[in-house]
Amino acid sequence: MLTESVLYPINNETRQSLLLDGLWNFRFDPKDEGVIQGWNNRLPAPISMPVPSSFADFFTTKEERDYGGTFWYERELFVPREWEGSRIKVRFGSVTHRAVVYLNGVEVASHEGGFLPFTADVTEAARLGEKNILTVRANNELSEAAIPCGMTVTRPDGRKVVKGYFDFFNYSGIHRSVWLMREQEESVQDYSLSYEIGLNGGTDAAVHFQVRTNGPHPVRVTLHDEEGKEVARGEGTDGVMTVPNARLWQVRNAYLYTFTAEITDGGRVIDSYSEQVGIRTVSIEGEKICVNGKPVYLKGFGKHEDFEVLGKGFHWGVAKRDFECMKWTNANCFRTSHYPYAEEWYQFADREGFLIIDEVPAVGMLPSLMNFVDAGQGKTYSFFDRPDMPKLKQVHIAQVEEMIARDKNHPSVFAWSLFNEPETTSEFSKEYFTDVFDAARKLDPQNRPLTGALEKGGSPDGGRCHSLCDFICLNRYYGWYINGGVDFDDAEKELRAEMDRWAALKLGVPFVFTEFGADTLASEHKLPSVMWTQEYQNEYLEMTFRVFDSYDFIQGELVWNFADFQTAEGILRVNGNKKGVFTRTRQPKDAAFLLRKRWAEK
Ligand code: EVA
Repeated sequence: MLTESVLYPINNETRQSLLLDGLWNFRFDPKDEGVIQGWNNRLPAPISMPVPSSFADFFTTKEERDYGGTFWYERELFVPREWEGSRIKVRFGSVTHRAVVYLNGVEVASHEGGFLPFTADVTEAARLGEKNILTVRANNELSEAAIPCGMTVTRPDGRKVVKGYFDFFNYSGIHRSVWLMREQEESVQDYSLSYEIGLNGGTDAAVHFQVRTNGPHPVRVTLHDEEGKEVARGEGTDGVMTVPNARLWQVRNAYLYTFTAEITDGGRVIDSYSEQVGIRTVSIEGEKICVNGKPVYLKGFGKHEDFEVLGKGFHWGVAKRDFECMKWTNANCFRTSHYPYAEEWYQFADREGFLIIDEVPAVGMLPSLMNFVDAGQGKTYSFFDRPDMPKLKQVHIAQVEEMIARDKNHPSVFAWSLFNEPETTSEFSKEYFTDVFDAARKLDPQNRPLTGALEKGGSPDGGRCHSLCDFICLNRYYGWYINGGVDFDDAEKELRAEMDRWAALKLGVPFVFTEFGADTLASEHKLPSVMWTQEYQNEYLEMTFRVFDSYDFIQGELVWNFADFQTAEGILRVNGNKKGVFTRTRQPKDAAFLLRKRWAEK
């Protein structure tokens, strides 16, 4: 269980948080000699590197862009003398894929996993009223014992090449903001909320709260509305507040309250933590996905954190444009394929009323460099019978824990996706995922639905893991990887045939298409269409939608992908994956207009 506090940094009368974003020092370490050479004390001959950002696309040589191995970041920071007697921490939004952190040469933290936050307690190591040196030794190698899965090969010239078993570029670096934080010794470490609505035969809501602190003093909680008016209060670390006439957080019509937990000592506030939250419930009712008890049809996209030059570095401007484009298409949902995104995405979605399927970075559990093709064609492998499996499972579960701990209070998050397209046909996979799902079931105070995205092998007949899912997510490419081009006429028939087989199982749960799409070059038009043209993408979508509209249990459609994105090089990728409905610079292809029209009416 996570004991470290992963609360997002805030500023108030008891807490201070300073952004450490900007230009850091940087250096590659291809021989992995930095520790022996003492680079944790001072990084010799560094170059400059923006944070947050991926390093890859700043460079003009392939060796640097495609670098695999260890690399270092460093910067100076000043710790105010007035912070004496407080807890001082450095918090990283993420470092890809693993990191060791030093302050003034002393190791203060290490973390595995490139898409979730961690903090280093630097209270002991920090020099107050002076400059300190913060250093990060990071590593972006992939293996079959960590997620996302892949391999690292050393070429004859000693250069390491990292190959992901997944279809996005292995962007690396400090991708999200870094903060220097000051907290009180006794402080709020975590909190969880869950809701009941429609109480007392009307519009009252119950807000169940749990607050974790690290000290003996009493806790008080409050809820304020958007006008700043207090609407409820409670006492203790565990309890329930009643909100009369609660304004609910609704899909695409968000209402946010501010939750505050305070530790008090008589009249004095020792620590105070506030965050915006939304009152809403999510549930699976038969074949429907319900928010506040009402069915919602999911319309939207699988996305990536991906943009020109920045790679996977978070930028508020890119997020803003993405939300504007998604709203313009009348979408209401996205999946954080294939890893948890920067926390700011969820804050944005909370405010905009978007639903999120939050996905752990368990991608690439099919040992192939082109498994997006194999998966689309239903090729089967065995993956979970390997010697590294126990280690992999441990890492996987740890990241499920970290993701749920980080994101559990966001109203936008309505489901957890615990995998993308693993092998799910062997008995080993069944055992593996039973353990992962069992672990996840214990973690969420809101008991949100659990799911995972199944590739074609995870079929009604061959797949062994769909019964673990509260609703079933399918990634399907009928009309692209199979039955594409001249065989397109068969695509609809085959997709219907598969859906009929699912229907025959009478599972009684909702199905969501978490991927379907066709690579489309924004430059290409042709009458009649051929694959890769904008006309083909539209015909593909129209055919797929005809099928979706004939099965009541299909309750969502998340197109692959929101925008074109960078991948590794290969004969099937034209400088990246082109299945975007928008280009990589976020301009619409013809398909965007088709979606906008359909989703206005759906
Ligand atoms: C694709 N197909 O081929 C997508 C991949 C994605 O980008 C998949 O889940 O099955 C994968 O990552 O375009």
